[in-house]
Amino acid sequence: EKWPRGDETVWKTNMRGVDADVGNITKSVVNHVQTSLARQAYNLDNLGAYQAAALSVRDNMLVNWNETQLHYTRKAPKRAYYLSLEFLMGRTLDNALLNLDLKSQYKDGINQLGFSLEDLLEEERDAALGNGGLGRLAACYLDSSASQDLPVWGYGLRYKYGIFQQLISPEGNQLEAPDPWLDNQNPWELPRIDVNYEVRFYGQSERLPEGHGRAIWTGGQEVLAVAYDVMIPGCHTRNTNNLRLWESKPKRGFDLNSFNAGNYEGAVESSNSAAAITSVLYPNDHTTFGKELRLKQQYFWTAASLADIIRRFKNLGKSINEFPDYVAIQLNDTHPTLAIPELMRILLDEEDLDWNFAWQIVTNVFFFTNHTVLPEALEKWPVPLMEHILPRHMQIIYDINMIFLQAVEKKFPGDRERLARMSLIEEGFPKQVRMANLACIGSRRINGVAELHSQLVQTTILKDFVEFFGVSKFGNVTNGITPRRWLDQCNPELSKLISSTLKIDKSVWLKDLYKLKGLVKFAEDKGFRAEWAAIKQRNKERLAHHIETTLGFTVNTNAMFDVQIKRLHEYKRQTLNILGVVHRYLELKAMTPAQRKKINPKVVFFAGKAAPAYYIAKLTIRLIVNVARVINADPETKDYLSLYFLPDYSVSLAEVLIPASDISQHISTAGTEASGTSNMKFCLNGGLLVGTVDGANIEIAEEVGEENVFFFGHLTPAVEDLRYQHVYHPVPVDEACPALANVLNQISGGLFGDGGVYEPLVNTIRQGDYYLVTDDFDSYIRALAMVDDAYMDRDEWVKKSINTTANMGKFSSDRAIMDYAQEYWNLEPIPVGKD
Ligand code: KOT
Repeated sequence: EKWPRGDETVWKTNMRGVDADVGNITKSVVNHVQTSLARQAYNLDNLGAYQAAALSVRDNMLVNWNETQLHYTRKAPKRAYYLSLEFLMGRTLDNALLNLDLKSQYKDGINQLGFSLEDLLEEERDAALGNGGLGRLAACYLDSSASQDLPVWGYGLRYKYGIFQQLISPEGNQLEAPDPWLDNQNPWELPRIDVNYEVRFYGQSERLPEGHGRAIWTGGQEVLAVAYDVMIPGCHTRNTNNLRLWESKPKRGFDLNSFNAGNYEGAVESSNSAAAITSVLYPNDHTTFGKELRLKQQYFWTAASLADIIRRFKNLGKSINEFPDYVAIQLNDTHPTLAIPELMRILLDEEDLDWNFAWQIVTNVFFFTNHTVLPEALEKWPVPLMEHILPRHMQIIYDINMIFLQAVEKKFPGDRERLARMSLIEEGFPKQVRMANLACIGSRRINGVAELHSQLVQTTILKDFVEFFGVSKFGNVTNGITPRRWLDQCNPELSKLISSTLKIDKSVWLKDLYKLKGLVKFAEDKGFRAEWAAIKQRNKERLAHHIETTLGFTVNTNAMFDVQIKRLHEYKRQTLNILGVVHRYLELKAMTPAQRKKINPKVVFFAGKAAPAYYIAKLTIRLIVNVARVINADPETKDYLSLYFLPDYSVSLAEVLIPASDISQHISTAGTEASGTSNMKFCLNGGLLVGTVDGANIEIAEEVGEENVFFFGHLTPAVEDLRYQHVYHPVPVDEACPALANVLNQISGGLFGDGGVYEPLVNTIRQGDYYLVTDDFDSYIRALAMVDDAYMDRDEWVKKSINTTANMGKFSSDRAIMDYAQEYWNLEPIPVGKD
């Protein structure tokens, strides 16, 4: 057949390019108001204007997106796929305008129509399909892949409800409300009802006699996976990648059998159970609950994604043994590990390959990133549940395990404990499948997310596997962040100052972040320091204004801004921070007014969500809120110390908070925070860190100089022994740390309302103290005192701030994604329009 159909010149003359001209932009926005929204100039509000502007930008993105996909298809390069259950994207409009280099034109166009672009940006809801660092990392990696012209797609789930909205009750309790983020329409996605796959659950699997590992899986429930595509524009490039999110639907509108039997409710119920799969993001960070629906989400998503990847590969007309030359699949933590037995199932049962050949392909396609060594986060699925939902996969896992353990036995004869540790099956009632072990043996390479963490992976949870496979299978890719969103977008004034000072266009330094090094020499320039400090000040005022308008509090912008924003978790030690605040408050109370006058005022900000079932984390929020209530109202001290818990932390709130911070806290117990990524965002924006020797804090200090980071606390090698001491030779807090004991007693004594309420929280420290708050408290207080001293010398502080930003080049997610492309996936950039 002849393509294009009809008259080719009619097609060609009507194909549009990206419109950069203000006249065309207003025309397209008005057109969307009239036709897409069916509204008029006379009743258009900000939301409507946002939607029309977004649709117009989307048209421009689509031109590039189409061209990119066609280009990739024609060039047929190796592609990589990033499988993540979470993509914490935040808002899109501003990011798209900046990446497309259309912001100033849209600003003018929107102005001509009587609106302000800044107002319209605020109308957009966050796409919050993630919990925290792991999901935001996936979003940064998509931005970098597109910006580096790499042929990478993301695959995830299109949850109807993102991470819950956090409300704080008057008593200080966290309440959760649903996040129906799709209610206002989502202009950034393209429904692809033509792209869909059937995914099976339950049923029976029968091994074939003489089948060489093959079987037939039938019956059960079939659910439809429908694709929604989200465009990912690169920065100053035409490359626009794709994030494909799956939605679950009943295969038919209703179950015909139940319907015919007169069981109307039953029929509708089964269609509900299909739709339920992608209804909600699980709001647990670092914990696994063994919920059936979560397992179904994981299989639904990996099965649909693999079917799609294989179909695209087959269109190349290559033989299946070339699959690893054309496909690399990155597993974002163990959540997509079922992709390993699923690919085995397809190769064995559908492609008729023999076991060894299939396993060879599988182990060359997958790559696995571990994000945490915390035991409660390591996924395990009960064998009975697996057998019920995925009978064929359970057989395959047993087969993989048998063959693997035979190889281990051969290498380490008679070492039964080793076999038990390395087995894919953990003995117990019930037996459980260890997903990290499966991900490890089924992948080409495994990496951690910062140097220390990667070492810990190799010496603790995967030690036996390093001994078996050799160390070269294991590596490190230190996390990164996209400087587009986390500097240019969130801190436009600083971005402008950097460009004008370096005399380099931002399109250059934003894609080669080491260029920031050029700022070092300007740290000695008084005028530059003044401009730098003035921008920080205006960012603090911007935050204060935001808080004033949303919460009604007046924040003291002459104070030092001290920020801790992250998920609430005992290992992240928000407790250490709030107890430190109480300690400072008690100190202030003990001073004379004259002594207080010498104190540098400080405002402490917290934000973060607690998992809905995490009692201690929720109690920590309650304590923070009630300490804030008391100290913000104390006339003696409130000019010197105040405290805010900002509800409903999100990507867009982070974009206002981070540029405003003077100092931020990254204070996990050593060895527990795999990397951290907000630490990088703060430093990129000229904020300094107070932190433990943990995760990426260590590498940040290596880059920016230890003199610019406030370290404290015990080191990783000491932690194990301290924990042992806590259990076997406990010392009461009053002896171990009197300053801390005093703080705890004030809380128990009711200084912040009914002391009894906080006993379960306070007792985690008094007894056991697994996260070593007692051991690190004095050192923490000293570090904060050093921060205060350093801040007194404002000129020196600003120098530190400049030198910090200047040395953050390493932490661009462009560097990280190039590491993956070169050292793991073997992928080349495929720039659109360059040949
Ligand atoms: C684990 C289980 C479920 C949901 C999330 C996790 C998780 C999140 N594990 N690690 N993370 C964080 O990942 C970030 C990105 O690599 C790290 O910076 C951070 O330190 C991890 O805690």
